[in-house]
Amino acid sequence: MLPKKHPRKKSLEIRHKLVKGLKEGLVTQAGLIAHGRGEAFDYLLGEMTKPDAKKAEEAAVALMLLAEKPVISVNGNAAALCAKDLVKLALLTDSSLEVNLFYRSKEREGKIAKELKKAGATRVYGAAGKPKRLQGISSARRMIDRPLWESDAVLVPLEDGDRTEALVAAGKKVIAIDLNPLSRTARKATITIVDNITRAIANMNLIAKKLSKLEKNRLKTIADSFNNKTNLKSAERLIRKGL
Ligand code: PTJ
Repeated sequence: MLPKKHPRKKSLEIRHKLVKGLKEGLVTQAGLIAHGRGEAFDYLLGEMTKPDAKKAEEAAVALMLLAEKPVISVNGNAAALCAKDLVKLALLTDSSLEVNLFYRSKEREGKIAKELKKAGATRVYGAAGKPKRLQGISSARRMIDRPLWESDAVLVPLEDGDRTEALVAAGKKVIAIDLNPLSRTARKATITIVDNITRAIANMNLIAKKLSKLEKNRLKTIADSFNNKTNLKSAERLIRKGL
């Protein structure tokens, strides 16, 4: 039980969610290490959504609302940290949900799909369907299901660089959530949100409610005026300042 006024309460609660996710078989052991890397960057960003991240979140939602077939790709950490919010975002942006794992196992895929259904998802896609092979990567993440194969925009929280590159090469707009602005994923994605996934998805749900009322040309202006390179540079500067 965490003391109510603990200065690191939120950060510790997120850790505990991942440990619980590990015990329940949603999260892989390496997921805890990956989280540690993200947490270090979050610490330097003051553990808050910075204005640049908010801008990226708005552009990302605009892109998802404009897309013909948007997909949200879910891995172990994402499911353990924000299953409910991911399902909500899928509903608000009319996106398909797909489980796609780096450390792939049928058992974990099934558990994550179940977690998403428990959070309200009616249909969850994944490699357990009839997977197709994405060119250009060797990891288990190369196997993707039909919605992702056909998609024009995909949200990939906590992604690896290889698949981001392969998805972009396959002609898709890729939205990444990554607290590390220096990562290959961050640099290769169309839009990178340098924010904690727990805050980013919650913010995107609020933004989606507002933006879904806008005309397509307004959404296009929001998406097109975003510059990923400039935004990442700005995040990098903020992190340096945090040091
Ligand atoms: O569930 P699986 O099998 O798909 O495996 C998931 C992990 C996360 C283990 C796998 O995708 C992996 O190894 O990821 P990487 O390549 O270590 O990348 C994780 C990236 O996410 C790093 O750049 C971290 O900085 C970032 N990150 C970690 N936690 C968060 C985060 N970004 C946003 N919010 C977080 N909570």
